[in-house]
Amino acid sequence: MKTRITELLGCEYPIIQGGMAWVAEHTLASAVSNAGGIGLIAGGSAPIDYLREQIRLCKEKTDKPFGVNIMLMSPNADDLAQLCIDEGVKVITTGAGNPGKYMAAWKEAGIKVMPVVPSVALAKRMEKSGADAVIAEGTESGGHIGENTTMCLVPQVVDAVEIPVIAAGGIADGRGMAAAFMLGAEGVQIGTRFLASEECQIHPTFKELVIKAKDTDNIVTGRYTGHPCRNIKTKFAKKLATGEKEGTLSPEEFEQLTVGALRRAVVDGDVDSGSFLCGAISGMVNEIKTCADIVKEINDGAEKLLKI
Ligand code: TUI
Repeated sequence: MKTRITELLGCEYPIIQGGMAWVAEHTLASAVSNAGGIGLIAGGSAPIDYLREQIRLCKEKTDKPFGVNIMLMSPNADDLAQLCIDEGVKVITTGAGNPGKYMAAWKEAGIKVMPVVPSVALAKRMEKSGADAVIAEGTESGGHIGENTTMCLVPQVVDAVEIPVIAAGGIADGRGMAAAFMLGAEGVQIGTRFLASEECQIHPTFKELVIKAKDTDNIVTGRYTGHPCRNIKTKFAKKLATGEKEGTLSPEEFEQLTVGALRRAVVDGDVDSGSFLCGAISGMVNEIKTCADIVKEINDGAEKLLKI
């Protein structure tokens, strides 16, 4: 399907892989780009040398366009933002904040910038500061989330801006992509489906949790810290949620327990103290496939439905 997003990014399909912190490294990103979508490497809170290496390794594995996600709460976001310019990154997505202060430099460098927005207000602000597209991310997404749902947020953002809108949150197959297009989106960002891909480098325990998850197996924790996160409902996540709800865990104690928890999930597969960030659609993800199969199936499924 050709849209303003495929034209803007120079890719075959308007499918962008989510910039999942600790998860989205060069093997996954290059596989998605080689499949015709746009792979992303997560800047997360990564040390600058790590991100530089990942960008260079990705370039070795694909000659297709790929991007970097900058998590704006990261203490070294300024350095990562500059690194992307120095390394000739073509596409940047941002999350967890307002990237306004980097916009001029990124545009000057010819980078296509697509901020994640959880609201119409931020979408409008991003359009004014020169964003090429916005990613309207609903609360169905994994990880750090806003309040509004994909179904409600996407059409409102589409009505509010002229630039193309990419829908994110709760999309994992052709039906979800077609639905997003019916709401006016011209692309989709997909995270959870790629967790269960062959090329995704997360711990096998994480993949198994995603595949086994049912519709009710995810939970939002940390609302009282100001950084709510959607996770797989493990015993650890339930313990956090109960402590938050019953007031037996202070926000400070919560922060202490969750420092390093993404790494413990992704690298160690540690179900006792890791946070397995994952979207609400995980109940529908039941099989590990290659990124090429995932991208093609989602695109072909949507195309078929939209042509009816
Ligand atoms: O950023 C994400 N998802 C993430 S980031 C992450 S790492 C993390 N670890 C622990 C605590 C928090 C984060 C895991 N998952 N998605 C994009 C996203 N952006 N969701 C929500 C937002 C957002 C929120 C507020 C974007 C902009 C915003 O603007 C506030 C402002 O300054 O106007």
